[in-house]
Amino acid sequence: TDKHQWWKEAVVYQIYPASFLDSNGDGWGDVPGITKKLDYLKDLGVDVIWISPIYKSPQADMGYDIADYEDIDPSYGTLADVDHLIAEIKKRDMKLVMDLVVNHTSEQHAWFLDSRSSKTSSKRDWYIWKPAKYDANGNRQPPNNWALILGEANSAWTWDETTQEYYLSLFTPEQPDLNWENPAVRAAVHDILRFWLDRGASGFRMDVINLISKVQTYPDAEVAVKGAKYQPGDKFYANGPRLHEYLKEINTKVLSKYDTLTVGEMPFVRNEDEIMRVVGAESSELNMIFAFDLVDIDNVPGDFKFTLHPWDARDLKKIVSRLQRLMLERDGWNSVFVENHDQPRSVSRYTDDSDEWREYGAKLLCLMQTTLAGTLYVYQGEEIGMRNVPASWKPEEYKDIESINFWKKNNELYPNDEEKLALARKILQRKARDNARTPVQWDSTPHAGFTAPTSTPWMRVVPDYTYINAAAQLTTPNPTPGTLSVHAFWKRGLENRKKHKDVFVYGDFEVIDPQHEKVVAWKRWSETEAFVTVLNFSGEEIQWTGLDGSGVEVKKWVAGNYDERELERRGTGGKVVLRAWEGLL
Ligand code: TEU
Repeated sequence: TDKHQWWKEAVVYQIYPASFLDSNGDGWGDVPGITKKLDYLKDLGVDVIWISPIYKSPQADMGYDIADYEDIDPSYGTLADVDHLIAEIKKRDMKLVMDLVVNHTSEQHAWFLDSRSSKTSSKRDWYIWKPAKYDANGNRQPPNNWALILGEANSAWTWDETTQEYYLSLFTPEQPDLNWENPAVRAAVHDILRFWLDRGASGFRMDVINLISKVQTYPDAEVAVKGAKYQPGDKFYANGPRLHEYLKEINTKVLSKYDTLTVGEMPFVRNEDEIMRVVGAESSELNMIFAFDLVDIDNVPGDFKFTLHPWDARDLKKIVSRLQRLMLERDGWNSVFVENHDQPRSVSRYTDDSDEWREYGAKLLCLMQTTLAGTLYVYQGEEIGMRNVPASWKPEEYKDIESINFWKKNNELYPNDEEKLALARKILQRKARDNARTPVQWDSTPHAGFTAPTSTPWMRVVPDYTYINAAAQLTTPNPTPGTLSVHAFWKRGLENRKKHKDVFVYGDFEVIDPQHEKVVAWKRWSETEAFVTVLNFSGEEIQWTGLDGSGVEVKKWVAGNYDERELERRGTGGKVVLRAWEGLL
């Protein structure tokens, strides 16, 4: 196969529609709001737009609980609005990728309403139903000990009074898992793909697609988290026995007939052979996956997500290098991202988001991502350096079901323990998905221009919008001589990446100075050009000698996140003095 593919070179921009732009003043983002910003996205350098779910949904998990795959939720608009959006996207020579959430549906989907209506329903077997177990005291227990992913204090099984059985609901009780063993379910999913491809979509981001095949004996998970009643069960549902068969079937029956971009969200998987079976050039499963290694860097390994784990530049280099080398050496394909709607803001997580350093951090992460191999994903607001919600916000302000469940669990476990609750609150502020879900900060007018001044946004706007917003960065692309706004820096970074795609998209990769605790550096090269990226992941000045003995000789520095007028005067050999959070290309 030709190594050059449009979906490899594409810059994908993820839209979280509820928080993107509200066009009708109800405080909730919508499809016409997206259409309004297409020129902004085109100008930034975006090729493909991925929209998180806009389908009909009771919004128990912000649309990742779908009640009708072939209709739009009225809060987002209509199918006609989507048709118009697609037409406008095409006009600008861009593409649309839909979010495909088919590991589970909403409990309000007609299939599930039918399935739960009686044990003899023709759709009973479309979901995963099991009888209760009973403990020694005769108390009813779920079929196994798997924990709910978005509320780990609870079971992944939900009891149904009417038919007196449990159904599997890995994420929340409102998201029953589909039974992929049933060929009728798979055929129904294939129809959904065709429906959207025929309407003009160019591919899918496939939600937790590696969870669709479960070990059919549904065994108990080993105890990994001490003292927890329910345990992570991923060993038995992530990359299960029939996953590759199901993915190949999707390919043969549907995808092979269209020209698509496919990216599978694949939590839990670390095994290289498993990854290559999905994304290897000859595998015919998916173009690429979202691997979680980089965004899990601050989780205690094997534990639940709401934990804090120290890391340094060595861990980051190890993770990045492993995936870069794996794809290059074994002919697979990567995705490059550090943000999405499930993760805290990258500038807060990996750098220093104080007023003094935020812009340096945002540009550092831009230099990092725009110089890595793979398809690049930018999340809304990342291009202007949006940061986490302020620590002063009370947990009661958080809207995400996962945050709500976590806070509730802690209050139940430690009702009057101020220390424990303070820690829980701190973890929430660092890790909550809410951090990525606040309204996009368009300008400095009330509600950041996200919605009408007289309406109430569904989620509170971070008050720093008065000075962190897109309009300010667009009108002042050069805030001080020799520097660019975060937005302008991203725009130029994307341009540069495309201009030198043989290096940045397709070229070779090698880490420089892997053992340094604060500096992240690598070289990228094609047959004709080579670049070095050097990133100081610390707030300290560093006398870096990592280029010595690396075989790299720098001719000139071409970009940096400090005053670029100084680049010419920077030393290019021996010792490189790196200021706090400084990045150089
Ligand atoms: O996320 C799946 C997933 O496993 C994680 O990203 C998970 O949400 C996170 O670790 C919890 O903090 C996908 C969607 O991206 C997410 O928004 C949905 O809630 C989930 O699937 C269920 O559809």
